[in-house]
Amino acid sequence: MNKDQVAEVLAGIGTLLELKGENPFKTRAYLNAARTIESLSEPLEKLVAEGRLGALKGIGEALQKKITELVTTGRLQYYEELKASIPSGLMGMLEIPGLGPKKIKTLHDELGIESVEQLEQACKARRIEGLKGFGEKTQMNILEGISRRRSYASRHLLSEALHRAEPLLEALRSHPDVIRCGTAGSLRRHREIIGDIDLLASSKRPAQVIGFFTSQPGIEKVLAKGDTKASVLLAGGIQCDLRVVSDAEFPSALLYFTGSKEHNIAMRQRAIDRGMRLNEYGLFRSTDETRDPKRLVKCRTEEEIFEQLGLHYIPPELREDMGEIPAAEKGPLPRLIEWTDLKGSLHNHSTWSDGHQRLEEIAGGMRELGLAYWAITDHSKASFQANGLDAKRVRQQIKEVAAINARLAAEGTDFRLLTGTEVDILKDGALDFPDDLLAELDVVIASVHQSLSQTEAETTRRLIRAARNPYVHILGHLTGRLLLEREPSKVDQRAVIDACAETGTWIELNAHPKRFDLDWRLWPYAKSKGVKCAINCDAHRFEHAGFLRLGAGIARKGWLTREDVVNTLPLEALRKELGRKRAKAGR
Ligand code: DGT
Ligand code: CA
Ligand code: CA
Ligand code: ZN
Repeated sequence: MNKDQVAEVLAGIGTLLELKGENPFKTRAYLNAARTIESLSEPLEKLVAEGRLGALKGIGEALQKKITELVTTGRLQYYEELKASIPSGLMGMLEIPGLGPKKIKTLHDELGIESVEQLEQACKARRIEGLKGFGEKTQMNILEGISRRRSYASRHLLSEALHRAEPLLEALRSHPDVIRCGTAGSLRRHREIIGDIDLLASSKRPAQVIGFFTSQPGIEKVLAKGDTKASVLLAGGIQCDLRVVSDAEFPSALLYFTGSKEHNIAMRQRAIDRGMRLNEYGLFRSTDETRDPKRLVKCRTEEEIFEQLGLHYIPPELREDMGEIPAAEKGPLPRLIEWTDLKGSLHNHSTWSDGHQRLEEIAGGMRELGLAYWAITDHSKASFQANGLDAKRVRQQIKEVAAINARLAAEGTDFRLLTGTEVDILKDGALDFPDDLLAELDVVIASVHQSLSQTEAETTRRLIRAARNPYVHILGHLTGRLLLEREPSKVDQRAVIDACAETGTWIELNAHPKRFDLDWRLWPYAKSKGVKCAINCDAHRFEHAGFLRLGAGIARKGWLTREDVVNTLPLEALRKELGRKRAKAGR
């Protein structure tokens, strides 16, 4: 087990002990130990091997033994027993916002509640509101939380679906009976939220392919299995459908099962208008619904089907019936951004605030990935829970970045770190740092982290005021949404976009798979106003660099090209753009 996994187990123990009502010092010891382990700057295995765990703050003998067991065996008997001793329904209740271990324990002790279902019934019968520490409002919030959680449960993050689909596709690709295969449905369209995974393959021996598919590892349950299709339930609760067709049918099946449904309906109507029929089996010269092979218009690829219908190719990300068909009739669609166009990320964290890697590690890692630059934009002091920096630490960090950049230059490398901040937009729209400090930084991104439940008018005013500051380059994660977790703040996004257009402020497409805002549906509007996009990782760990790829996919859904996205620029050109707004304001 690595340090993050060990930290997760330790934090889990803390929570379980709290659920059991253990003494608070004991529970806190586990939570503190988790934090210590997580922020270690050397490999945990090394510490264990050299018997140096005891030198860490707050890690006594009992904890040393447990951590050693975890690192060396990958499990911990104490944790397994602890988990088994607690009704599993109580763990499920932890996922409801506003319900911590303490409240759950009260519900269990006072009312004998052991599951989310029992909790829901108790709320409806108004048995919660009288408990100490609860009230009518809490009771209502719990009910709302339960119903939201239920609607979230059948939907999944894009990143999760991609992660689950990839090994299955890999397996299909390697099977000798598979001719072509790929994803379809919302996953191929790169939607931010996925209902189920759709896979499509062509083969002369579909039954063999289906049999092979349903015996893959990672499949928890086969829900349905026929000669040409199967539905399975994957670990993590995602459903996956596979259809196997003949290779001649593959292009029309791919078009059909990619959707969206709305896009399909418009395409089918377009075929009818031309005296043809389009369905999952092919494109036919007929005015009736048919699969008659004599009437089939032979198409080897999706491109050829579009061509037969008088259309330029429409990339899957745009197939949402949001203007793509009329546009593809007029001419070729814009060349959408590719993730390889991106040269770096302009919003990232380090160990100076709540990130997990140190500046040198980040510089080394990102340079190795072949990126050109990476901005360090740690939190500002108002985000104290994220260890935000004050002015003094920002100035220290500027010096440290300069030293790293000097070393890079001496080595003859072009890669550079950029200095920056993710400055908090305070309640009234003022910024957490004064202008003279912001002026010293390469990249200033301004984000809302507190008072997320202001009115629409208040939040809108707050963001517009931030955009008016001449030193703010980018507004970060505009709505604060966490997909399948927290609803977006109420804000008049068009009004904010208008203010950004007016002031020359860029808007972030936050590529964190839970955020993805500004939402792709609004990018065509922003683009029409001339507002530029920055696709940012909001990285807290090294692996988050991979978010660039997800973010580019979402940007494609928003019709964005390389020219619309500032972090496709090489370093010198980017620096020039970063100076533009300040110059305009005469600063
Ligand atoms: P999801 O799974 O909810 O994230 O969204 P999709 O788009 O993947 O939907 P899904 O899995 O139900 O179906 C895959 C595709 O099959 C869908 O995008 C379009 C096509 N499709 C499914 N049902 C219909 C339908 O009733 N009419 C038409 N025209 N197409 C359909
Ligand atoms: Ca689907
Ligand atoms: Ca499906
Ligand atoms: Zn943030």
